[in-house]
Amino acid sequence: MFLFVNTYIMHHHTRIGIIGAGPAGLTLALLLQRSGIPCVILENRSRDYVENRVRAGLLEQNTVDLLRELGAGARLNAEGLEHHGVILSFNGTRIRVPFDELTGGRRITIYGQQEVVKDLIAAVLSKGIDIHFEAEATAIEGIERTQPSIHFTQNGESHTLSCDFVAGCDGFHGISRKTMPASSYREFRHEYPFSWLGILANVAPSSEELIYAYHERGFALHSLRSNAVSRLYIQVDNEDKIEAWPDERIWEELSIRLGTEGWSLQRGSIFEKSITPMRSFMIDNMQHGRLFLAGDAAHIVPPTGGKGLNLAVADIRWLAEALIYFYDTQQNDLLDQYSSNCLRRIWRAQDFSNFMTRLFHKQAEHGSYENLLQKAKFDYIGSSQAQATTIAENYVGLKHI
Ligand code: RFL
Ligand code: PHB
Repeated sequence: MFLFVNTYIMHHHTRIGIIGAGPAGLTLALLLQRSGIPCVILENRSRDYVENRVRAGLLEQNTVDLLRELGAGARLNAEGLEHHGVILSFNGTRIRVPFDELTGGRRITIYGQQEVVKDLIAAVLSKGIDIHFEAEATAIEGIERTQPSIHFTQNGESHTLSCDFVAGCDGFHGISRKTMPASSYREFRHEYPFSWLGILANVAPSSEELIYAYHERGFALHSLRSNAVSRLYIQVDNEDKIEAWPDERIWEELSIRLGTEGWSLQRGSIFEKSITPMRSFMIDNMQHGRLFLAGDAAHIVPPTGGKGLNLAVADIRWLAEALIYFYDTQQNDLLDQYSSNCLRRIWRAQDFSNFMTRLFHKQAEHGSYENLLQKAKFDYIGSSQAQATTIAENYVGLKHI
């Protein structure tokens, strides 16, 4: 990064200005660096904060392959837990969907997002990529010109980063999407009338495989982080407050909702608790001029399909390929196709996440027509290999789309 200073503002220059050090921004930086394209990452939070933000846990095969390819896979190889199937439950009746036989050996890996972020940051720093923490991007200017710039503040000082392209990897609440002209995209939103209360607990998982459960009291998910840490979620009302959920009440609900004959849920000390609203969101164009959006900046899916982080990484594969091609050939072709290339997978993930959400959450009175249709959909998974395969191939993630 080149630096010159005038009276008030420090000026910097790079080729690709990346806003956000989440999974999207960090993988982009590593892919660009590998091809010799300079970039700078601006992240408004501290390193400690982003490395400890608890979120996703389910990595598709494509995501795992990329992390390994980028030299960020050592700990993932040692600590990630490979899963060959998933358990689906409807009021205590369970069906196992085996990935191996239905998807030709593809699988998922459970490894916490905060661990992915730690590994990516370590890789970024080891390659000497310029990353600024506690640097908040406040405005993006000139995206219709060949040299856009990002204004940011750090330590109370004002900076400008001029670049060839801006990669908006700044999540749902970032500034990048807001910089796109409103007329350049259509927006789609769906808010679900329920949220997830998620916990991390010091207790060995009670099931080797994930359990997604519909119950007349609401949805529950049993996941894990390691042989000693369980990750569990329950459906709660959007108005619910965490204070209304003492540990004992959470365990009680989880035991009932996940329960089946001859199985019991092990309890332990809860060390993290939070509530996340369920929403679907997307825009149908992810680029304007020299600004390109990726990941949560452009789309949100409810976490029932485990797709958010994986989609962010899939966007980045397209964006990196297009930028590398541009610097190799001076041709815009792949950059021009960026949104349409990403949108095929995004729509697929929107549909699958919506399908899983509606299949397992309580939305209508138990025993009502809507609820019995929900049960018919569940029963069909057990009786049709075609339906089980549809779920398996979407869940592990399509290799190409
Ligand atoms: P991120 O991770 O939100 O990173 C964006 C970064 O941008 C920074 N930022 C700015 N920096 C500078 N200037 C500004 N003005 C800025 N504004 C924002 C932010 O601080 C942040 O560091 O977006 P990214 O990289 O697109 O990654 C997306 C994923 O984080 C997200 O999709 C997943 O966490 C979603 N998700 C899941 N995804 C999966 O693939 N599998 C799962 O199992 C899964 N489970 C989940 C989830 C999300 C959850 N929550 C809490 C929303 C479970 C939950 C409960
Ligand atoms: C998680 O382990 O956090 C997790 C797993 C699967 C999901 C969502 C979250 O669908």
